Amino acid sequence: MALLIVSREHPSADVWAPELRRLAPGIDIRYWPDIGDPAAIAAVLMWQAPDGMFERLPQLRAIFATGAGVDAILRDPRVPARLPLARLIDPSMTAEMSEHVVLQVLRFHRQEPVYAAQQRARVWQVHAQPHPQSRRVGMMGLGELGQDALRKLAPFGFALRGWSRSPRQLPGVACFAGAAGLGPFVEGTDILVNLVPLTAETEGIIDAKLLARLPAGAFVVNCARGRHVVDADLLAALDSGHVAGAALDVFHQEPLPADHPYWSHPKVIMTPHSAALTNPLTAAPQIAENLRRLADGRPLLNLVDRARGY
Ligand code: NDP
Ligand code: OXD
Repeated sequence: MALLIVSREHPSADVWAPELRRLAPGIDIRYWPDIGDPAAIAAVLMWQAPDGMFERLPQLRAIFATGAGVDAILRDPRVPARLPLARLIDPSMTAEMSEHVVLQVLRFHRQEPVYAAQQRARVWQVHAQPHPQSRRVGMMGLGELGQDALRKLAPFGFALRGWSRSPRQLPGVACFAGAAGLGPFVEGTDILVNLVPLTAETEGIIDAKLLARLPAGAFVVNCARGRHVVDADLLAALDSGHVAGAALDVFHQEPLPADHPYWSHPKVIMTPHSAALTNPLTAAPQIAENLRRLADGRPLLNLVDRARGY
């Protein structure tokens, strides 16, 4: 059985193959475009499909994504819908995302942008510091990443709330669900963190209507996908002062075009889709396990539900 790796690295620099060979001895690993006998290839490990790949793989039985979010794969018409798609749940990526969320939440909570602006202007002025109990941090998305970030935020004492598609109960978190729960969730959120997957239901969800429901002076942290945000609406809310600041890791177009207003906006903090990176060393055990499951005909781990879109 062979695994085809579509890597952004040169094969000699790629870390997946040595780790997978160690964890799943006997696996035949090939690199696109040197596929050898296509009939032997049972699975492909990829972020994006190269043109013409699927036509050349008649015996392919599964796709393993190298990312947690699979929206780009799901909307790619070249990817055969009959193939099971497994996404990645990588403990190192989860930990990195939580670090990013804690960093951005604390940055806004501790008024860091205000003090940074004061330093540039040589202004010495102390501002009253709200207590964490009075700061309501709302997590959109209570999956792998959202739940871990909430656990890491809990020790600071914030008033935590969360929103998901199906009802959930999490200790110490006020939970809201579905379309009916969105309004009450947003209305009580001072720092909004977005960690929902990009689907037909969530595209453009951070729009003028949602932003208007946030309390005046709220903050937005988007680390899911750029297409969740209607950029013109967020910029208008920042310019009016209704939203006091935004930390954005993801954008409609990546890299963000050089003339985009976010680059120089005084209330925007940007990172280049670097909140959480896939670590092949910690992710490889899941891929090795899924290769074993594929060989034995057992159900794959972390299968994406195509109808749900995540
Ligand atoms: P999960 O699938 O584990 O969790 C998704 C959560 O979102 C679930 O709680 C789900 O609800 C909820 N959700 C989905 N659709 C809706 C909806 N229509 N309304 C309300 N809630 C909804 O995803 P992960 O936590 O692993 O990842 C989340 C996203 O993070 C990824 O899809 C990706 O876009 C992004 N990401 C960004 C990275 C970066 O570096 N910036 C890195 C990795 C991921 P329910 O619980 O009911 O299923
Ligand atoms: C992912 C990402 O979803 O990198 O894995 O954004």
